[in-house]
Amino acid sequence: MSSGSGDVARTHLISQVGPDLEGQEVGLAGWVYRYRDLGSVIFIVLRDATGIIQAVVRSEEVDPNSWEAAKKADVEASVKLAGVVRLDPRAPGGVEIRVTRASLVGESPDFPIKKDTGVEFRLDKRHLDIRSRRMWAALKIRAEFIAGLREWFDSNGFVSVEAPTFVSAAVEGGATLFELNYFGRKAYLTQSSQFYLEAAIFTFEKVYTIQPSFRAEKSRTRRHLTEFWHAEAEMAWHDLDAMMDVAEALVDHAVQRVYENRKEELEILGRKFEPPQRPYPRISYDEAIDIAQSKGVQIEWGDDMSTEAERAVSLEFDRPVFVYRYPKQAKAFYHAPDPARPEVVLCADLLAPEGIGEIIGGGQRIHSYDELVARIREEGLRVEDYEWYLDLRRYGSVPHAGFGLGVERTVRWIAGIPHIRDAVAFPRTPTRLTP
Ligand code: NSS
Repeated sequence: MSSGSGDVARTHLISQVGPDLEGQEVGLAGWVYRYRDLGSVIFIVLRDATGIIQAVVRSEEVDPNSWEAAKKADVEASVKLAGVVRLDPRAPGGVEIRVTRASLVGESPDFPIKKDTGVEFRLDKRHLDIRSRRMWAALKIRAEFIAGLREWFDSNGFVSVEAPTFVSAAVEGGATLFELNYFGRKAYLTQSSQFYLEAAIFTFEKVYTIQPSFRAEKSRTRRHLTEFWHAEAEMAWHDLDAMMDVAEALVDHAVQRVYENRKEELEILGRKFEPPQRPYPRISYDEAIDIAQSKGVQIEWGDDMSTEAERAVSLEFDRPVFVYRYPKQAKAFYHAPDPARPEVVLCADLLAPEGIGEIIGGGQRIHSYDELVARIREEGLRVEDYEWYLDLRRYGSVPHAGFGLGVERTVRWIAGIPHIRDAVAFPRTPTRLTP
């Protein structure tokens, strides 16, 4: 299918082509981002992994094969272009390419996504839409953020441990469990790797994983996916305050890394983002309820924080805020009760600013065998489903704490992405299973 001047060699990436190369010939390879055919001159905006550049093809300046290739190129066709670098203050990047040779590698007749294509159709064609500048920027910010998380864990004494996806019991309650048939037995998709990380602290003390978790959330919201990437940490000998210190240092590091290395991508998304100052404030659930009620949110002491309540609280702060010590009934069975106030548990959620709400949930775990069995029973769960988890309290139990951070929710905040589905390449929601 290739046509045109077959001998165009790639000499540069687009990001390497700047004013310093004025007058030099460069060879580029990529995809046609924009295409305008004015008859005897064709304007191509070429895209590669590193950026975009304008290229001008004039019929009198190229051989007939190159001209034919340029004529046949269309939006999202793959092409190779050789040309001379010219200064052009109006072009993106301040330079353009006067094409001397062109070849068409893969044609692209009638690329289905146009400028005015609607959201749902773009999602149907997400395998093509990730080529857009918007998704390119969002996904590079996501990759940088994940690299920042990993970098912090790896340089702070945490060992990475991976947990299974098929599991036999709930971590976060039955309402959001995906059930499946596992060779005739009931199994579930994991909601959280927490229990496996708890097992691993007894050999490594500080552990983390970044892997998918699954929630059968029927609610269609801007902050729920059915499959999300979960960065989870678990630490032996840590209490609630120490856990918040870890979570704060982790988020700060990864956010700083995105800010330093992804300025262009944030700009493409129109996001003016400054990493929040530390320390992040820490308020009690009681204080959070007072704030939410004072903003007119319908909520009673004892309720879990609703989306509206989290929004009201997070809008009160210019940086992430920890909300700690929720009522026992609002949280999963494994949370340790506050010895001074047994109706609340030693947990903390981190709410991101700008109304984003919860991005981290975690806390101190019950480490006494008897207390844990009592809580499992109290919740109406079957003790036998948690036998192996209870072993961790039988053999050398220690106080410990941990948390889980939702990668997409956090990227949504950093990058200013309106809907969580655009913080992941191939989102899974109740209505979306392809691509
Ligand atoms: O349910 S969490 O609040 N907590 C846990 O799963 C603990 N077992 C984690 C732990 O301590 N190791 O979920 C943690 C975070 C939450 O703050 C969100 O940021 C994210 O996981 N999360 C989600 N993101 C996207 N979509 C959905 N449905 C979702 N559910 C939780």
